[in-house]
Amino acid sequence: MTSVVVARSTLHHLNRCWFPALITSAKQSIRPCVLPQYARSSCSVRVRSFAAHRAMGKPKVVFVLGPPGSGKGTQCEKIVQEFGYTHLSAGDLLREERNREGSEYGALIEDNIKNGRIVPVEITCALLENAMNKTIQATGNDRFLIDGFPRNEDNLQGWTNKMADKVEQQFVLFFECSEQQCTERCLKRGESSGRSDDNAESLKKRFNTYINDTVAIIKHYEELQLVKKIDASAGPDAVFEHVKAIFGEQK
Ligand code: UP5
Ligand code: MG
Repeated sequence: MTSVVVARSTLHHLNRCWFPALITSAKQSIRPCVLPQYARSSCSVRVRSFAAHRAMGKPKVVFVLGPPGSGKGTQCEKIVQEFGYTHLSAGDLLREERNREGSEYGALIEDNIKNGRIVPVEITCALLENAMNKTIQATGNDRFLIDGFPRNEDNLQGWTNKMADKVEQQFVLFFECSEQQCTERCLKRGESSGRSDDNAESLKKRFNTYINDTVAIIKHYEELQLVKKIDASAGPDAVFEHVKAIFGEQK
């Protein structure tokens, strides 16, 4: 198996150049902002100008963490519907960048995803920041669920250096679920998902990375008393009842 390596200095240089290719990708990758249920009846789409947005303070961010297949994406979709956040999945952004014709990071991203390793933060962070900026400019929505990030020390450092001062960190939602249950979910999804990492071999590696790298990040946020832990072993609707209670407190 070939391993793709990109020198840190190269990435740093590219990042300073603002990843022009990634900007295009991020523009394409933003999920349409669904009008939340609470706003639908009145049809009052609160689109703010960028200047008005700035006057209201920093964008709000909730990190959504948990093992592969714990239901991060599933629950984020429900939160979008009910509470009007914009969902940015770091994994989805990376897969879209990988698939983008002409992407110079495609092979690097795929090599990492297939082997359950973490893509260098310069790439992921640029995708996330571009997607956030684009969303704010297009919709005025400044509340974000950042799903599946940060998942290792490199991610945490990169985010802290580049983004932490620009956002208001609300809390970290942590979905707890056993490896066996998560693996079963992902293998079932793998029957039709087409994801190159929904197979037994990749799942083992993804779990190793989760245990070796991501658990420490969750602990870090626990020490800061930012973690809201949810038992994700029940069905999606039952899990969402707990999620709802947490977001309800934020209103
Ligand atoms: N399902 C969901 N909830 C259920 C429930 N309560 N009961 C029963 N079934 C449930 O759900 C997974 C499956 O389970 C689905 O079929 C769903 O219907 C069912 P999903 O909501 O997709 O779970 P999620 O936690 O989002 O699982 P996912 O596979 O997306 O998690 P990962 O964290 O592994 O994947 P991600 O896309 O975030 O990352 C993939 C790879 O990208 C990483 O391994 C890494 O290589 C790379 N990556 C980075 O390098 N950096 C990043 O910052 C992010 C990703
Ligand atoms: Mg996901």
